Amino acid sequence: MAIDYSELIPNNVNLADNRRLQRALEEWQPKFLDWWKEMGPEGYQEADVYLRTATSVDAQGWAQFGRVKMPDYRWGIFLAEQDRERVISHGEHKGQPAWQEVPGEYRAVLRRLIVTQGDTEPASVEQQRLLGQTCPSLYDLRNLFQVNVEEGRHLWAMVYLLHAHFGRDGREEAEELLQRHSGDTDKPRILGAFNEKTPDWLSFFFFTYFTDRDGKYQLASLAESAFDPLSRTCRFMLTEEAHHMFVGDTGIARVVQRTCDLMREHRTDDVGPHGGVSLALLQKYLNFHFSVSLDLFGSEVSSNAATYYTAGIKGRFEETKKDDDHLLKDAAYPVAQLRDGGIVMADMPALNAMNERLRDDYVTDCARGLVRWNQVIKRAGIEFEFRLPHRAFHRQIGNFAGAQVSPDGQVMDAAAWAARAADWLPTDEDRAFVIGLMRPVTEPGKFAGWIAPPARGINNQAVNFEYVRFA
Ligand code: BYC
Repeated sequence: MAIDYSELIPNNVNLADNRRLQRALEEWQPKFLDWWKEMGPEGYQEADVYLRTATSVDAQGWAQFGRVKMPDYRWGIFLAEQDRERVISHGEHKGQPAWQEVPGEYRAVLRRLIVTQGDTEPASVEQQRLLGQTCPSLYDLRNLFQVNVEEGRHLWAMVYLLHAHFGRDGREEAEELLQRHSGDTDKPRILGAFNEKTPDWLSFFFFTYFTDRDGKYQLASLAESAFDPLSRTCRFMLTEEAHHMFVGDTGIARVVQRTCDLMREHRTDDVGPHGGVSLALLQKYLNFHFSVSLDLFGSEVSSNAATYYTAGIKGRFEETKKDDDHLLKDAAYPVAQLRDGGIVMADMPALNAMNERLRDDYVTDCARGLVRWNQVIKRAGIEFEFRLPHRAFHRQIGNFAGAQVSPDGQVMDAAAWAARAADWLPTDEDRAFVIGLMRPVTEPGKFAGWIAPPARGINNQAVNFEYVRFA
């Protein structure tokens, strides 16, 4: 079904047929725009940006590219096509028709999950709002803004569900999504990683690689939900998410490429004085963003997670492709734990280990990027390999919260860990150095000295295309 752009709120959910809902969302819309102007990309609201906009939700025709001022971007409500035959894939309601409305007994948990998901979307826009001022190129600036407007649309996706299915509570939650802010001491965002700063482009690339990938896995497990509107909205969001991870993956690969070029040119590992980011420093940023993103999966052993699964509210990654009973009542799953000063694997009830299982899928996926980045290094003839730190390293949530574990998985005492921390995580000095590299480059086709140009442009445009035109 094509999206109707003649309406105030573009949508493919026949909003015009539900006047009450339409009015409620039309009241929320100006508040969203105020939030966007205040908390969104600073200093670029008047620029013409070469952005893609969804025109339909099917695989062929969804993206259309054109120059848009961000406040004029057509944020709307787009759900993947409904499969009228869809049945619940897992849990105690397995085999029953998917729900089109929220069952009363699951109202509170569903609302909570939708609010948690929704809260991350504007949070990331807030975290990235100053980055435009130090863009390494127009190409990168455009990618940042594409990510930002789509995160804004993902907020719309959750707000639609809250308004359409949760009555007054839902409308109140939708208001609060605009009132909490990333890093705000009084009203912070819900999840830890979304209150961290994204102060520089290196952090942005690692964030889009690691944290947006958490988004991919959470959305994929919510796409298995028995609540069909949630499933459909997540399925469409996943198609947008792919570009965000591409920005991170290729962004880091380009930094690695530039670092290797500088290493060869100057015959040194220490490329800092030559305006590059050393491989060792990149590894520290990697350690930080990976560990912070692991926390986003929740506790390894979680009764919440068991409830979500059994109720059919949240499935496993690719639930329908798994060959088991999709009930998992007697199944076990191995979970890493601290025991007697070491880390051991112990079987836990699979239902309670849902968060850990999703984290395992995530870790496997994360490792693929490292293979590509390591190839860049190898091709340059340099001996160095990036590694994912141990999952227990630098954790704040779950079994390893508060434990002192090295990146290679050794449990340490606090003093010994603290003595090594500066080798493993970016120090204030490291961060100041990286921020010092961030000087804006806005001439088409030119790139900052710490990053290589991309292999190709966006939508078959040249690399030196004018991706952003300033007012
Ligand atoms: N920070 O049983 P537990 C994205 C709380 S990213 C702070 O372990 P559960 C995106 C938890 O609330 C994807 N608190 O957790 C990416 C609970 O509190 P209460 C976002 C945390 O509920 C980039 C307690 O600890 N989507 O889309 O099984 C850019 C014990 O909870 C944290 C989702 O997360 C934390 N990290 O699982 C833009 C999906 N973790 O009840 C966007 C929806 C846990 O004791 N959310 N707590 O007060 C969920 O599925 C679940 O809420 C979680 C946590 C997986 C996050």
